[in-house]
Amino acid sequence: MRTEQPKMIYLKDYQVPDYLIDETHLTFELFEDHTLVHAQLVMRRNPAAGAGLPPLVLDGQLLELLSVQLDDRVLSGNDYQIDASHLTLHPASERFSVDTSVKIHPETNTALEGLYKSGTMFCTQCEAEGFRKITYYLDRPDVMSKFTTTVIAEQHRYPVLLSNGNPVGNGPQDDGRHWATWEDPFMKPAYLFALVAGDLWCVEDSFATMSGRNVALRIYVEPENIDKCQHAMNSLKKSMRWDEEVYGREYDLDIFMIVAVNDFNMGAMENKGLNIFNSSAVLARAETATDAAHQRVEAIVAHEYFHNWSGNRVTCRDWFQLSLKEGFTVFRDAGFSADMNSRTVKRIQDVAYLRTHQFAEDAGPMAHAVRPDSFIEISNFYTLTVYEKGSEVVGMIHTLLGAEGFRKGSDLYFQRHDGQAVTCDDFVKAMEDANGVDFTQFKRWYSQAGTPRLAVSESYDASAKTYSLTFRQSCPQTPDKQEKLPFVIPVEIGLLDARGAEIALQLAGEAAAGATSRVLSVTEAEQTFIFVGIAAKPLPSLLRGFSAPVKLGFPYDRDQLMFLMQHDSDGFNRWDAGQQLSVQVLQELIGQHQQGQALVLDPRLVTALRSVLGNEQLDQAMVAEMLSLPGEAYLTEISEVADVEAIHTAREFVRRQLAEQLFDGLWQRYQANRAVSKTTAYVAENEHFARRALQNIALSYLMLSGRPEVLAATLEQFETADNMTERLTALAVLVNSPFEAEKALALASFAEHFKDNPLVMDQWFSVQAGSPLPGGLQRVKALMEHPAFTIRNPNKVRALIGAFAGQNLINFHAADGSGYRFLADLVIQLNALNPQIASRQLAPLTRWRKYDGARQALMKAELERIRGSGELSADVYEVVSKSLA
Ligand code: B3K
Ligand code: ZN
Repeated sequence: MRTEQPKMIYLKDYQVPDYLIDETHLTFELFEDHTLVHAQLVMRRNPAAGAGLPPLVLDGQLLELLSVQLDDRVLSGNDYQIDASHLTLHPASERFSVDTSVKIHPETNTALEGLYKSGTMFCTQCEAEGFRKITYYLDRPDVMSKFTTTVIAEQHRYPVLLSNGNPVGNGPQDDGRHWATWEDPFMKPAYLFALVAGDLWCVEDSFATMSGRNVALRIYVEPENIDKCQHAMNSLKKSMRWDEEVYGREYDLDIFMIVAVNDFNMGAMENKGLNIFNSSAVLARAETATDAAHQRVEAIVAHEYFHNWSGNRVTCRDWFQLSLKEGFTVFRDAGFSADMNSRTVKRIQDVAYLRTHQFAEDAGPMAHAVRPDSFIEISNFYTLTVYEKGSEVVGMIHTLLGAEGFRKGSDLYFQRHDGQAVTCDDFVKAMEDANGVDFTQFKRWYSQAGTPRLAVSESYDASAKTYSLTFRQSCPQTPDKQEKLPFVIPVEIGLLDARGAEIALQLAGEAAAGATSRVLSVTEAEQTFIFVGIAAKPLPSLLRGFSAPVKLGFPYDRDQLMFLMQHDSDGFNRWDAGQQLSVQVLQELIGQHQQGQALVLDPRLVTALRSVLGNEQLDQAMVAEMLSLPGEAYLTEISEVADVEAIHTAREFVRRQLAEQLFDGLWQRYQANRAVSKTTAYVAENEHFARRALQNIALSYLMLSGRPEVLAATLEQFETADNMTERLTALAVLVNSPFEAEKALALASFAEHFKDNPLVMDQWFSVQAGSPLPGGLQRVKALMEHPAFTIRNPNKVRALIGAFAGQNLINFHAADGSGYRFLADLVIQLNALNPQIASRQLAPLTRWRKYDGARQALMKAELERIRGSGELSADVYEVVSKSLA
């Protein structure tokens, strides 16, 4: 909770630390009603900080100081100053050591930051500033230290005692307690510290690194989950091999551990040698986890593992540089997932997500640059902008340099900065130096917030046989009010002739025609590229692979989009042409609805999707993606003023029309794929994901027809599927159907069968919370009373409240404001328990400017009610006050 008025912190105020901590020796004595932490810090004056001996200001929160010693001297009350977040000492020499003992209360820590209990186990989460809730320290990432940690706890309750690095000793004590000591040979900032104590089982394996070292791999879980670790272990080994092959990065300790915990604020944490994971990001097996969950586990295991180099060996100088490790690591995990599965499908999913959610963030009150200039609470900046847009920025560097040039740059970066805490500028500098290029202008992507617009126009000169593309870039105003300068926008393009063949591209001034796809670098506010030797007016394929995170506008008509859907050699752009066609059709229908006209579907959309559905050559996952209409959240994002009812009505209308008109094709593909699923054991691999993806989207359309044969097929799939992907889809399809009796039976039997598996129950909550049928809020309120729900578990909050407010737009935005009131009540309650989760759940209310006047007023009133509700955490205070500014 807030103890003083939250303050804004600025990047421009960064100063090197006054003191350094060479060694950190920690001893934890864990008890049921408190924990004692003894710290010995071997410190010295930082030579880079200037002369003299300024006061030493250690960070510390919610700590009860029991004793403090400077070298051999026990300090008394006059020798130090203490306030709610600092302990100030007065060193008398350049080198000294500080010893403290503090008492803390992990057993009542509901914020899940610092040391806390998840179920019966102790665990930690220190990033970004949680270590200060464990002991007094210089809790900032540019203070790196060598850690030794001893954990002492009751042997019977906590047989497993873990920390970072290598185990160096352990043994019993004569009071029923035991101890273990861990030593991490690598210097690290405190945010990478971890401790775990519990009754855990582990799955063990090993990995031979590229230089022939043997690394022990262990995944620790609570005993009932021991059968759900194999997929994560396989993913870990694949990640380790991939990082060697693609980035030349080898693992550096003798042991790598993952621990799964049920109560965790985010996906996972890359603590050195001891990753701590949300159990939802580790546990996966066919019967209990969907294909999407399997792919998420693979991606998060990889992401955290890759941090060992991009984050741990080379870390951030300060938290404004967060994207240095996060943007780069997301880029790395996306490359890994693309290699393990389908590159095009991975790109489609990432872009759809970015455009829907990051673009909305960029257009809202919390908009910030990839490297923010200021913040109140750093926890609020683990955002889509820092992560996903940050990854796009690294991806553009990759596009501009090519794979080889990029690898030269990353090699130089790791070699130059190993063991250091550095900045985004250092990263870009390594890329520049390794390739002899100048990225001065490119770096505006790090400092300017907002999603750039890129308006493209064409002209064809038949007599000169030239074709010109003119690009005009602009960037909307964001709350920081800075004036936007032109970005460097890499635009990958191709030109298609009338038969759909690709034209070899030659720009005016070039000697000869070259490749059929190339990257144009748009660097000015307005810029024209002239292609020569163009025999007839071509059709451009623009921003292939989504080569830059911009909103591109080109006046395609619907026939042209259908043509691109069929002929574009770029798979991503084939999909995107389909999305643009759908958007045009949906926007027309939204207009018809608003004017009270009868809805009339443009038959071209049906024709286009019929041809996709009938294309047996196409990757089935691509077919599934192409059949997915743009979501309501995306349609909201691209609206000036989002009309919730019109968007929902128009989209449901199209879905029903498609279900009717494409029934035979959908039914045929559903049955063919279901037949294979029935005779094939579950395999968590790409081709099988693809088959089930098409099967399941087909089923969700088919059920809209309400035909009895579809109901029978759904019930058959629900009852007999051997995997959660098919079973959960069947359940969701029933939940969204009018078949009340079947729905109730299915929900009850599912809950009965899986009541002891919290992750499966999360799915059960989500499916219901996301259902757009009337009465959504009442259903959610009733589900909050279900014994499997608890507001203290972040996964439960996300599954029920997050799914309702984030995905069930028609119910959440009910015109009477009941959804808003419900969310605000929850945020107020969560603010006191878990500020990070409270602040995340607030996101939908921050988007109030998107809606009509009546909804704006209702949403703002709820934000104001939260603001006035009492003592706000810095997390909630920042989001609420910026939203109302
Ligand atoms: N680095 C962590 C995120 C920590 C969030 C702290 N509020 C997970 C990740 O990005 O890998
Ligand atoms: Zn990360």
